[in-house]
Amino acid sequence: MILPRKFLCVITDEHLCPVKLAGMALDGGARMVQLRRKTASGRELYEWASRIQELCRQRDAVFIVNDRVDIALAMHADGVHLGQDDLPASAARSLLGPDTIIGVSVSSAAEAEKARDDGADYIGAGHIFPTFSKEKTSPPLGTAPIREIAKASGLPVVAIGGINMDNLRKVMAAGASAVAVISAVSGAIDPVSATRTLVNQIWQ
Ligand code: TZP
Ligand code: MG
Repeated sequence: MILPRKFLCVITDEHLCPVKLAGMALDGGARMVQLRRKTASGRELYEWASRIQELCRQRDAVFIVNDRVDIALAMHADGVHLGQDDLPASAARSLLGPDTIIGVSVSSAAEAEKARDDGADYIGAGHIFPTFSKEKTSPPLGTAPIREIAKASGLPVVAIGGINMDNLRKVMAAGASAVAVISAVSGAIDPVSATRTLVNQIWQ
């Protein structure tokens, strides 16, 4: 699976059914769905993953598993997303092979260069703005480092953290290739139309 040039990634939250959320995100035009549920068992993740993967295949969208290389491997998922405390991208690459997409979260250009050298295909940069969706120990990066991270790594940057329809265009203008959101879709009254609005803004 090849990464789209510009895209919206919708990440599942801790509350809504991940399969339902994925379906709504795809209906709204998201080109990537990431299954992220820190509190779920391996079995729950596996079952959600197989259903979300099927939905993504029907729409030709990219299916990414957060954290769990084992689930990605078992599913033949399109990709996996790893943080600084997860398995290094180099180890994930040896397990998953050359064709699986590997994304790595970074908060600096140095971490982005390391992720690239370890075999990452894209960089997750954040958190850009304040967010309630993840516990944070550091202040938000703001948009300024996005271009520096993209330049240093030479990889597409997926910006994350507090991104919504009011600030998305600023993030894209700052050099992001893509945006990943949780609450802007999962917390919306109408997640399908919220996704559609975000996708349209990416292409504006
Ligand atoms: N990684 C950095 S910020 C974040 C993650 C998973 C949470 C993003 O959620 P939201 O609701 O889009 O701010
Ligand atoms: Mg992680």
